[in-house]
Amino acid sequence: MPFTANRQFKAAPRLLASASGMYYRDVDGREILDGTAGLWCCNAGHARPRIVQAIQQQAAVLDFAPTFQMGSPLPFQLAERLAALAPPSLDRVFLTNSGSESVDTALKIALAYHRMRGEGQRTRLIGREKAYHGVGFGGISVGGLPNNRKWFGPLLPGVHHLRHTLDLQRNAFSRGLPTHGVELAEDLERLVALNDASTIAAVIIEPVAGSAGVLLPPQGYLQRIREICDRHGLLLIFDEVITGFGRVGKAFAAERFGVTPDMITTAKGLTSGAVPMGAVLVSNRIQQAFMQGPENAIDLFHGYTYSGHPLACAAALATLDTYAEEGLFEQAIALGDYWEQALHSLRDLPHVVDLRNFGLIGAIELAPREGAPGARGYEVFERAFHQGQLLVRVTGDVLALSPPLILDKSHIDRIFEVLADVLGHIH
Ligand code: PXG
Ligand code: PLP
Repeated sequence: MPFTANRQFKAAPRLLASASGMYYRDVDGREILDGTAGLWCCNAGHARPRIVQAIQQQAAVLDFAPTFQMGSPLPFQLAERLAALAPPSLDRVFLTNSGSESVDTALKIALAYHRMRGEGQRTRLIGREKAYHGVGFGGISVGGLPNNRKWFGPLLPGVHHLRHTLDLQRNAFSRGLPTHGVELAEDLERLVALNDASTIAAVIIEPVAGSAGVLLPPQGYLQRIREICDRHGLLLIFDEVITGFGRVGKAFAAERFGVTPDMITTAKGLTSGAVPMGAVLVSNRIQQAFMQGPENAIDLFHGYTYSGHPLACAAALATLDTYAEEGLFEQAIALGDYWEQALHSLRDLPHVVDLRNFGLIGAIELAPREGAPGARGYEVFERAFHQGQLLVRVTGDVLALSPPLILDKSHIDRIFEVLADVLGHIH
């Protein structure tokens, strides 16, 4: 099983059998409130009829169409829709099947872009400590989670990491974006000074990091990173695999923060998790650099058998319709204050050392048990599931929340009642 303690799991399995709206049902028939939108992906909730029907119908019309030197209409329709949602300069789209593939694709486009322009010496990639960019070799190289890296050898050469922005000393219990830490963006100037800008291709950053336990950008940090990239000709990639599609109150975090990257990687909410799919949104300027050769030359030597799979496209188009019809991208702002209040009501409970929130994202950081890091977080996760009928995510001693965007205040109340109750009963 992915990222699972398999033996521990088999001793006490948690098996989900079905899902609808805000709820899962487990194999024992118990209703489980989904506090995590699956794994940050089911932003429109579960088994939404429009999405289900679109997938069913598409399967009978065109199951698969070859993607290399062949096309079909749906990927083009979807690309148009995504370009309309993205910041205006990002109007080119490359379809993938996951966030990890999107990250690999974006890193490869960055390297090839510079080479196309005669700057092939720009090969270095810059990631950040504690970043999660999926599990491909590119993604774990620019990623910053030691456990995801240390088992797998030397990884990509020429990768450097910015310092992460988590700072409990100065920023614990901030509401929304933390006030301290904009100066951490200057770390990028340090890496530029050390390596020279002419050797650096791109910087990849999660506007809000999810997997490492929800790390928020200090106020002004992303703007500063953008300025430094511009000054030195570095491409800026926003990895929006979890922040995309309404999680922070706009289609993309780029829009919410008013910072436009050169590429955006997405997946997850693109189909509300219903069929695997990812996409890279690319600036027109980057794409144009690939269009300079003879017309019969292949522009980008990259692609997946299942890029733009018809079922995934049908699911994505129906998902985007659902988001638009139900105003789901506005939910994280409409419910943001209520969500923030509810989360911060946990402040005085035992073991709570930080609470972090932005959009419809929340994190509860617990003090680790002496000599047993992660044990307390895992116990809360287990008790929430078994006793509270609530699904949350746990990474170490951080509990992360990212509910489907269709939730209402009663669901928010329930999530934090369960968590307050569990936190009051563990040691
Ligand atoms: N980039 C980011 C920023 C992600 O959050 C990926 C890339 C990789 O996507 P795929 O589709 O290849 O998994 C992700 C995925 C969690 C959790 O609970 C987060 C992810 C995946 C699974 C669990 O924190 N993020
Ligand atoms: N391995 C082999 C032997 C293949 O032929 C292919 C695709 O043709 C792949 C891997 C890549 O598979 P995918 O395009 O699904 O990523």
